[in-house]
Amino acid sequence: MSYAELQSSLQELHLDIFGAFHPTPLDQVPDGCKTLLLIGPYEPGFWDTFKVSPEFSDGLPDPLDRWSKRIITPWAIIRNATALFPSDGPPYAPFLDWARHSGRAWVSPVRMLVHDHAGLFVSYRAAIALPVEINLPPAGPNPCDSCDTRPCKSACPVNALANAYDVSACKSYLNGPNGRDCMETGCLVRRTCPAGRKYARLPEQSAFHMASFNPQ
Ligand code: B12
Ligand code: SF4
Ligand code: SF4
Repeated sequence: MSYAELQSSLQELHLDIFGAFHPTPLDQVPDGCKTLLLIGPYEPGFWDTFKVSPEFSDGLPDPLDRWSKRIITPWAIIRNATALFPSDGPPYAPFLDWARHSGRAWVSPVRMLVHDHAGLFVSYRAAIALPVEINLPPAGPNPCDSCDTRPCKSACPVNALANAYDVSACKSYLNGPNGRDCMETGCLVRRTCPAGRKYARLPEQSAFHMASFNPQ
């Protein structure tokens, strides 16, 4: 089982490895885990795959979380691995800490994570606790180090990410007269990040996440 083999079998499912590391006792991973993989959507194509799934149109709650579990859990089981999911909780698994430990995601100037490939559009569908240590490729550089203008810092019309995430300021704006842009095409802060431009995240996918964050 090599990194390349794992990545290519995930990509066939429109998923990708967004980071990986060899855990220490401080990482709160399942017993026996020798490598933790962080899994995210593989673009382009992820959204089209999800849209034709039964979960997308069955009208039941949490369609994307249910899709993730149906697809990722068996993939893990046949590799003697354990799948963990970010929305299972509380208590929630420490995905933000794991992401930082992977060396491929950093705390951005607006506090949310920024990723070397997905920029501020990073989100994780699952983590996989593997029982074997696999060789990992080197991580990329932090995109903020070469981003001189830092447009994320001024993109939110109500400064909701200036300090701690001000969820009520964000939602008031979303539900006011000017909130449609964020609701229909995604958070302006996340969209403004140049690091995520090559990561083909579709506006309709962002609209789906915004509707689940702020149901109308
Ligand atoms: C609960 C939760 C939320 C709550 C936060 C409640 C609060 N702040 O009071 C709400 C519902 C508001 C939320 C919103 C979003 N979240 Co959220 N959330 C989580 C979750 C499931 C658990 C976090 C937690 O409570 N941990 C336990 C406590 C003890 O640890 P903590 O570090 O103090 O947790 C804090 C932070 O996680 C923070 N937080 C959570 N989400 C976000 C998003 C942003 C933008 C910021 C700045 C902070 C933040 O709030 C937590 C409580 O204070 C994590 C998954 C996970 N397992 O970590 C995802 C997670 C952190 N969220 C994520 C995402 C993508 C979002 C959204 C952007 C979703 C969207 N719309 O697409 C939105 C933000 C809306 C926007 N502007 O676009 C991503 C990370 C994104 C990133 N780049 O850093 C995670 C890792 C989920 C994933 N599947 O990848 N979220
Ligand atoms: S806009 Fe620039 S500074 Fe802000 S998160 Fe993206 S790369 Fe980093
Ligand atoms: S969704 Fe809109 S209002 Fe909320 S944090 Fe992002 S830019 Fe600000």
